[in-house]
Amino acid sequence: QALETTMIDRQSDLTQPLATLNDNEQLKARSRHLRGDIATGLADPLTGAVPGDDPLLMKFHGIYQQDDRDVRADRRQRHLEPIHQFMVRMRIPGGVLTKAQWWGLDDLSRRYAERGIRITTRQTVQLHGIRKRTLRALMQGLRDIGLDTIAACGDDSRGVVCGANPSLSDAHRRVAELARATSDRLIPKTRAYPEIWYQQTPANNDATNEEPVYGELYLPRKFKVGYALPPINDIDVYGQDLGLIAVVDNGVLHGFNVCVGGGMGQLDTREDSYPRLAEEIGFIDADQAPEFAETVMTIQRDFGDRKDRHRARFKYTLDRLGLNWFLNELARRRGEPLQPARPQRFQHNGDRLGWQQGNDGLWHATLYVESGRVDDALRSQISGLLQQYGGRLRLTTNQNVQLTHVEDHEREQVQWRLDDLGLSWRLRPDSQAAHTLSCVALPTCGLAMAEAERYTPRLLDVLQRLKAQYHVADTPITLRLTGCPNGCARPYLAEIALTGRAPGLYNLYLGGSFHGDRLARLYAGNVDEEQFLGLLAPMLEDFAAARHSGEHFGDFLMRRHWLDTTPVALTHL
Ligand code: SRM
Ligand code: SF4
Repeated sequence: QALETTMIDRQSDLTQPLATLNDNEQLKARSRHLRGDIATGLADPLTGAVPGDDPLLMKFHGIYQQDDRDVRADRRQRHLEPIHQFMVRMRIPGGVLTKAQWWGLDDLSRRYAERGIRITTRQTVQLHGIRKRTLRALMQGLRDIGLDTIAACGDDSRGVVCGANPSLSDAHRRVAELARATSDRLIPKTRAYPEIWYQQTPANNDATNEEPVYGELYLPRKFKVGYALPPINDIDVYGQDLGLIAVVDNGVLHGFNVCVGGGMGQLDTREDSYPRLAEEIGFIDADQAPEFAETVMTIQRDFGDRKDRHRARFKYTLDRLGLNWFLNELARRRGEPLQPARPQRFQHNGDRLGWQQGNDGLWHATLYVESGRVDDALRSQISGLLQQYGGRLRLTTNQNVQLTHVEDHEREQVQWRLDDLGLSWRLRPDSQAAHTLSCVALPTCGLAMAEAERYTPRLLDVLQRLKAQYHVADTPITLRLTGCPNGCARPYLAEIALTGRAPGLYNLYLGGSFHGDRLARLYAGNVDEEQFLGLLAPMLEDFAAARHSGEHFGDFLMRRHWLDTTPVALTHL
C-alpha cells in the first residue's frame, strides 16, 4: 500500500512546484479564489473589454468575453476596437425552470442581450451580446429570479445534466433530485462571485478555507457529470467525464451504472487529442451518487495533467494512468470496490417530442427548437403560453424546450393555444430536424472556423432532398454540426457529423450509433457541401436498398463496411 501511494504521489501534478505547471494554473493560484482584477476591469469605461487575464477568470463565473466576428475584420481595418461583448451561461441543473424564471429570462434577455435566448446542449441558457456596462445589472437580475452562472464555465464541475423529467415517475423524480444534489455538492464555494457581481462586502476572515474541495487551483480542466435514465440516452452519457445511468426495476430506482472518461474535444493540431467514449466500470447505490461524483472529481483534481492543458481532461488522465490504476484509487478513497454493473439498454439519444403523460397524470409537451435558438417571436409565445396554465418549463440536452406539469383539464386548452400560435408543428417536426444538433459557432464563438447554427436550415434542406431521392426522408439519422473540432454538439456520437475546418469546409464523420454508444469515424476531410453530399449519396442509395428492417444508418454503414476504406477526399486533410 505504501509503495502504491508513493508511486501515485509522483504521478500527481499537485505535488509539483507551481512554476512547472501551465500558465492557467499560475493564473488560478494568484487569482485569490477567482477574484483577479475583475471588479476593477468592469469599472473601466474606456474599453468594452476586461483586460489581461481576467477574461480567463471570468469563465469560472460563467461569462465569456467575445466579439462580433461578423464585423471583426471591418473594425480592424478602420482601427476600431472589436465590438466586445459577453456571453453569459446559466447554471440550471437538470434544465428545470419555474414560470417566473422564464419570464425573468425573457425580460432580462430583451433588456441586456442581443441574440435572444439560446438553449444549449447541456440544457441551460446562454445569453449573447451583453455589454460590459450592463453585465453586473444582468447578473443581479439573474440573482433576483433565483439563477446564477457560477461554474457554468471554467476548470470546475460544469452544469450537471439530467435526462429525467422529474414528473414522469418516482424514479425520474429521484434521479433529478440526485442530479441537483450533485450540482450543489460540486459547486465552487468561493465568495468572489457574490462580492464581484452582487457587490457584497468581502468577509474579513481567513480565506484559506474558501474552497475546501477545489483548493486554490480548482481542476486541471472542465469536468462534466450527467445522469441518464434508459431507454433514453438524451444526454449522451458516454460523452460525459462521469456518466450515471439509472438502473430502475419495477419503477424503483436501485442505483446507477457508472461510466467514466467520456469527452468529445479534439484539436486538429494535436494527434494525441481525441474524442473518447466513457467506459462502464460498475454500479453504485442511488444515495451514494453525489458523494461518488465528488470522489471521482477529486481523483481528477489530484492527478489530471496541469502541465499540458491540452491533455488535462479526465479522459487523458485515465488513458495515461490506466483504468486499473483508477479503479484501485477509487476503491482506496471510497473504502470499497464498485459493485458489478447491471444490465441496461438505451434505444436512442434524441428527445421524445410531443405530448407525454407522467405517472402522476400530468402532461408534458416537448417542443422542437432549431439549434436551441429562441428568437423574439418564440420567446414571447412561450411566455404567453405560460400565462395560461399552471405548469413549469424544462430545457433538454437536445436544445429543446418542454412545457411540464400540464393538468389533464388544461391539456386541450394548451393544445388549442399551440395551434393558434402556429407552434403545433414543433411537437411533430420533420424527423430529420428532430435528430439534428448544431453548435453556436459564428458570429459569437471565438473558436469557430465554419458556420454551424446559421448553416443548419440549409443543411437540413439539402440533406432531406437527398434522402427523399432515395425514399429514406422519413428515416431519422442523427446529424450533428459544429463549427470546429471541439465538439460542442457532440458530433462524434452521431451517425453523420460535420465539424468545421474553414469557411464552407468540414470534416465528415460517419457511423456513430443511434443510441450514442459508438464513436463516428472520420470519413473525409475538408469537404464542401457538394462533396459531402456526393459522398453520402451512394451510401443512402445502398441504405434504401439493403437495410434490414428497423436498422439505423450508422449500424448499416458499419455492417456494409462502408467505413473500412479511405476515400480520396481524406488526402486533403
Ligand atoms: Fe462547448 C468551448 C459553446 C457544450 C466542448 N463551447 C466552447 C465555447 C465557450 C468557446 C470558447 O471557449 O471560446 C463556446 C461558446 C460559443 C458561443 O458563442 O456561445 C461553446 N459548448 C457550447 C454550447 C453553447 C454549444 C451549443 O450550441 O449548445 C454548449 C454549452 C454547454 C453548457 O451549457 O454548458 C457546449 N462543449 C459542449 C459539449 C457538449 C456537452 O458537454 O455535452 C462539448 C463536448 C463534450 C466535452 O466537453 O468533451 C463541448 N466546448 C467544448 C470544448 C472542447 C473541450 C475539450 O476537451 O477539448 C471547448 C474548447 C475548450 O474548452 O478549450 C468548448
Ligand atoms: Fe464554438 Fe467549436 Fe464549440 Fe462550435 S464546437 S461552439 S465552433 S467551440
